[in-house]
Amino acid sequence: MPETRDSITDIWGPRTGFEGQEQWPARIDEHTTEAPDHWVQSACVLCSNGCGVDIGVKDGRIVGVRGRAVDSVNHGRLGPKGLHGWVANNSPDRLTKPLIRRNGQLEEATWEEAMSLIVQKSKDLIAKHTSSSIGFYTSGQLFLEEYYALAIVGKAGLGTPHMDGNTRLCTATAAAALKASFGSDGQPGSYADLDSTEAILHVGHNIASQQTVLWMRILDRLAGPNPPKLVVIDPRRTYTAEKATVHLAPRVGTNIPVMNGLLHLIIEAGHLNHAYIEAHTLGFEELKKTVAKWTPDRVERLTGVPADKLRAAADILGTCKTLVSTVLQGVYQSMQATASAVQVNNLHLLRGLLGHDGSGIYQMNGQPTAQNTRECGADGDLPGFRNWGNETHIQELADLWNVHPDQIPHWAPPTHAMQIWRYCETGSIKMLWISGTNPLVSMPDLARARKILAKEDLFVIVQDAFLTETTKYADVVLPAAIWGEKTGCFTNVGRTVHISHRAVNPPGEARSDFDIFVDYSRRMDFRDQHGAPLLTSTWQTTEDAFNAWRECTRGRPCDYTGMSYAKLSEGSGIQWPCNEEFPDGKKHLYEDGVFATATEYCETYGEDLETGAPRSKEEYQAINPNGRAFLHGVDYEPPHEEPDEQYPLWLTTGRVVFHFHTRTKTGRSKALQDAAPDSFVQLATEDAARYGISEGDMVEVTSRRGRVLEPARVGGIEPGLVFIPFHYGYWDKADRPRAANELTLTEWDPVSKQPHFKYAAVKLRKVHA
Ligand SMILES: Nc1nc2c(c(=O)[nH]1)N[C@H]1C(S)=C(S)[C@@H](COP(=O)(O)OP(=O)(O)OC[C@H]3O[C@@H](n4cnc5c(=O)[nH]c(N)nc54)[C@H](O)[C@@H]3O)O[C@H]1N2
Ligand SMILES: Nc1nc2c(c(=O)[nH]1)N[C@H]1C(S)=C(S)[C@@H](COP(=O)(O)OP(=O)(O)OC[C@H]3O[C@@H](n4cnc5c(=O)[nH]c(N)nc54)[C@H](O)[C@@H]3O)O[C@H]1N2
Ligand code: SF4
Ligand SMILES: [Mo]
Repeated sequence: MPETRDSITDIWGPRTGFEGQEQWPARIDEHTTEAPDHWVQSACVLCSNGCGVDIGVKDGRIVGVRGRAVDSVNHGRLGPKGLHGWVANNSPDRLTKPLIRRNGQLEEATWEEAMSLIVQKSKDLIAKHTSSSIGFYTSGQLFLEEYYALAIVGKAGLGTPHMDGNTRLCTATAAAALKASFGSDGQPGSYADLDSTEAILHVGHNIASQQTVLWMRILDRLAGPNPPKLVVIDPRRTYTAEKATVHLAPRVGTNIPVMNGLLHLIIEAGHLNHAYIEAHTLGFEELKKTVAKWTPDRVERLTGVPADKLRAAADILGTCKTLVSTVLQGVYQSMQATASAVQVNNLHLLRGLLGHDGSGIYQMNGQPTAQNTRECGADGDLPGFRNWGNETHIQELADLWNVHPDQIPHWAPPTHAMQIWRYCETGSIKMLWISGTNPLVSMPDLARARKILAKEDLFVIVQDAFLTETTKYADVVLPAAIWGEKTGCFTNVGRTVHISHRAVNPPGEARSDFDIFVDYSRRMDFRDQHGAPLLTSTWQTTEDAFNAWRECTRGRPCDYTGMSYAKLSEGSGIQWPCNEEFPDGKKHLYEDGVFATATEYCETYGEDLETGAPRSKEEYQAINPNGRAFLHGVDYEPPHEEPDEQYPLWLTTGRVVFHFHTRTKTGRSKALQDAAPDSFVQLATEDAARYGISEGDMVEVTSRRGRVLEPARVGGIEPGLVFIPFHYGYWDKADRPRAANELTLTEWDPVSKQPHFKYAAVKLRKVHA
């Protein structure tokens, strides 16, 4: 079966209308270029949905994929990226040998040379400047075992506080919002809630493009009996918005007024679960007072959302008996990110809509393994959702790793990525180890990011499968084995853990990130307090690492103790917590209304949502939430940059359905690349007329940071707003500057520290050939 459908022209495939928990019919989507001689169990790594796939192998090469019908996530379905992205594994331009920069040029080297150089550099820096001169910038795309290894190397081995992921750019706000409301990371619901829910809310999330398979589930509900009502909040008329019962298109950066306006109407109409609020929450009066100022007329004046539309949306959200909400980058990368995301949690808490079939909140993830970056502490968190402010949690980690607690940096919150880049800029970080991310396309304000990586006194290591915009600035490039070429586990946004088995060998001398980090630990001779090698005495395989990780999660919200490689290899992915009490995982968290907020259990003592100032343990204890969730009321603050006479238009940036990020994989699929060959600037018909721009004209877009040249795409967007996808760097097409991030700002949310990619002020000019 070469291809079960042409997913380029038919993105979501045929409809199978349905209603009812787990009643979604299976459909096996497949794309193979040759008949496989065998299939190997895996899951897709091209978004956070985590669809179960089998990898087809012939003569030691990947020849295709098919969806796994038994998997609870996708019931066999796959989207265009899942069906086509795998061809990148076979690309002839994969990195196969380490590279070292000599006399300005990257030259092939042996692993021995490359690793010795890194170890020598590390030792020199530690001797002269302490391990705080070393920083790690990792990914949301490695495997659980790799992050856990990295976390131990960084925290127990080196003892540097400077480790974070590109997850900071991605879903740091998801974690921050879940922690702020419920005390810990972890999505309360299950995808199966969509099967019976009465209403769905998408805030700043173009799910139709970005989680195509989850959208298929929603499309099938819309095509079945008792379809759910759909509320979409997005300034653009996206694929998702086209299907909405009510589409609110606010001005960018105004999520707080819109959400406050909705909550105000719901409270005013009395659509509240008073018993639930009373028993299970804190902060209702303050929230009520804050949102009361946001009358529909005031919301309309500030956001452009017509008052009657706001009322229509509030009516749906206030009266539905079950509700599933999803939140993503239109919130996380916009003004007041954490504060806005938390308002969606507030909505569910006010109405008691969580912890039961049909209701759930997805503070969505984007990257396939972002959940694990957070769980394992390879970002600015500690492993097992432990609280850096809680000495008992630090002691638990010290016991697990057999090191002194003082070895583990915890005197302040771990350094977030934006600050790591800042320290590189100011010079206190002198070695930056980048793995599984391509910042010279994905970071905001690229001119600044390039200048930082180009610094003479910054030693840059890049661990990737391809040459990228970023490897151009590397001192050492390490060739990485990727998905399909290594075994490991990862967890989707719905707490569902999958195992991905190695199907083929990596090309040339490429090695897994796991092997590289463990090798570094061995060469650095990191030891525990009894003098035994830190990782290497016990960790031979990734399965050893997984088993160590299970112990790290014991008693924590993300409890993996009931899982094993064998169990994960049986059929569907499994949701955590999975332990003796819940051997097959658990569909809902917080069924009893008891949240993860007890002082000794919670992942954080919280922050002020306006300033980000952390709360002390004593302050937290004084509030004594003891299992109750927090309702937070926050008022509006205007974005850091707004259009003015010089830069009269709003810019927003995001994605298209056919590409994943900086296209290192999807750009190597002919089908996907042909479907979306180039960047563009989308502008409203009115604006196009005003500037004399027609479809396809080359347009110069300038902000205070930089300029790009983009062909125009006219229509489908509000006047005053332009959109550029961020996928396109210069690697494969250097004829013009076109990366959206040449234009974006270096500003971030005070709580989650996630940068603001979703708004900037720009001007346009038609360029004559
Ligand atoms: N095809 C594809 N799918 C992907 C990815 C990919 O690169 N390509 N990447 C994956 C990853 S890592 C991520 S993080 C997700 C991202 O998934 P999404 O968050 O759905 O993607 P974006 O296009 O970045 O942004 C979503 C929407 O936010 C809207 N928006 C902009 N500003 C605002 C605002 O102020 N308020 C509101 N309410 N909305 C606003 C934009 O118009 C846009 O439609 O997708 C994942 N899936
Ligand atoms: N303007 C703007 N900028 C954005 C966004 C936006 O919406 N607008 N979105 C932000 C978001 S949400 C995200 S997630 C980021 C994404 O930005 P990046 O993370 O920079 O994008 P990717 O292209 O996914 O980069 C992943 C890199 O890892 C490599 N890789 C893949 N698998 C492996 C592996 O197993 N091991 C190793 N070592 N390498 C591997 C790939 O070849 C690729 O080079 O961009 C952010 N930047
Ligand atoms: S929805 Fe996401 S995980 Fe599923 S096939 Fe598409 S890219 Fe892969
Ligand atoms: Mo992301």
